[in-house]
Amino acid sequence: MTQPIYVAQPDLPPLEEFLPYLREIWDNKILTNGGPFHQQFEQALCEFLGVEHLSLCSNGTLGLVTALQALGVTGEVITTPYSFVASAHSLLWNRIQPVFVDIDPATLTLDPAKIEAAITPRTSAILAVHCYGHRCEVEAIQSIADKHGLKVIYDAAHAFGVRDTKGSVLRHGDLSVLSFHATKVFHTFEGGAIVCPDAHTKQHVDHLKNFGFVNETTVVEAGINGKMSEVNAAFGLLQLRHIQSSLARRRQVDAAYREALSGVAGIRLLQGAGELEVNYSYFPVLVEANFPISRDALYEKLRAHSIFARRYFYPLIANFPMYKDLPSAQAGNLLEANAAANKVLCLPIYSALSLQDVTRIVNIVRGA
Ligand code: T4K
Repeated sequence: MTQPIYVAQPDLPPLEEFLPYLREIWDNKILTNGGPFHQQFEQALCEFLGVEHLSLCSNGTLGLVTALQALGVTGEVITTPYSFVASAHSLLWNRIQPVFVDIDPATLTLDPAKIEAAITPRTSAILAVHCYGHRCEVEAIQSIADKHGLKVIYDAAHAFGVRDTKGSVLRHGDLSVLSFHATKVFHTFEGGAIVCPDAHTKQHVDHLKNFGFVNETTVVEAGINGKMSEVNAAFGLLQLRHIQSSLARRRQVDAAYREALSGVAGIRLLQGAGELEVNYSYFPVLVEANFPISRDALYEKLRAHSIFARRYFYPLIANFPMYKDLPSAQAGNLLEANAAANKVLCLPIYSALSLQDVTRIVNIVRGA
């Protein structure tokens, strides 16, 4: 029987490589609260990512919730409906009203041309998502934010290691939030990080993720417990030793899909990397009307072969019950996002995926 192939498979280095880290934790008995591995991992990540300050956290969602708090965002926030539901949920957890703006069909990220029309006196920020690791139109977004005095937060859950010609994509905006969930390019089982522009902001975020404590007896804010444990941080340090080879393998898988799927009528691929250094975190295809079968029929067909592609991001966030009655959630406002949600299928991509399996998957798509 053939093994099932899932959309993602976490990288796991040989267990023996992790044991010395565990032994050290067992020896020094520091399990959490900013221990030695936490400190080393923050530093190593800054170096790898090419950023100066970041604060580790227990997952990307809490990272987003905390980032919004750190910036004092209130009222309304302009955001994309085309993302994982955690992006908008982070607003609701802060009692902020999401205002959905449509996406650019070419990049599937927030369309800057549509942002200004959605700004009201209550708008305090823009929460944009580097969807599938594709960089948002950061310059256009920043100039709108500057003009209207808005903060910019990037949900960079998919953007680990993504760089543009001038450096890390994580330097854009007021804060960027990474996810290190098991399904991500780089993971710590669960985890995340908030990338900060300066030491002062990092210190504020550090306080917020630790209940608001600034020392043993002083609590300055109603913070949360968003800390990363030593086991997760140690695993992250180990993962960093393997990330380059993992990215190289993903690049091969991406290239193999692109070559084999190019010219298949009705299958649209998002543009390749261009001048960006991307991370091949997802392999979305858009199943257009001229493909012989529907997106859902293709999804089922792959499933019948034990290939578990995923419809990220369907349903659209705006169509979930807690958002659907917002004025900005109406389908007429989100034509491109609804179209993308109904066409997209993310094919499996991970470093251990063999090129034979890529060929098998493509043959099923081609034979539809
Ligand atoms: N913003 C964006 C744009 C995001 O995409 C995400 C998360 C967040 C924010 C929030 O970050 P975190 O709070 O999660 O750090 C998954 C992930 O749970 C989620 O992290 C991710 N985005 C989202 C896109 O995908 P599910 O419900 O699809 O995961 P699941 O469990 O169905 O996993 C997919 C496949 O991966 C499975 O079929 C098998 C494989 N898998 C999964 C896990 C968890 C494994 O092989 N091993 C595993 O341990 O949400």
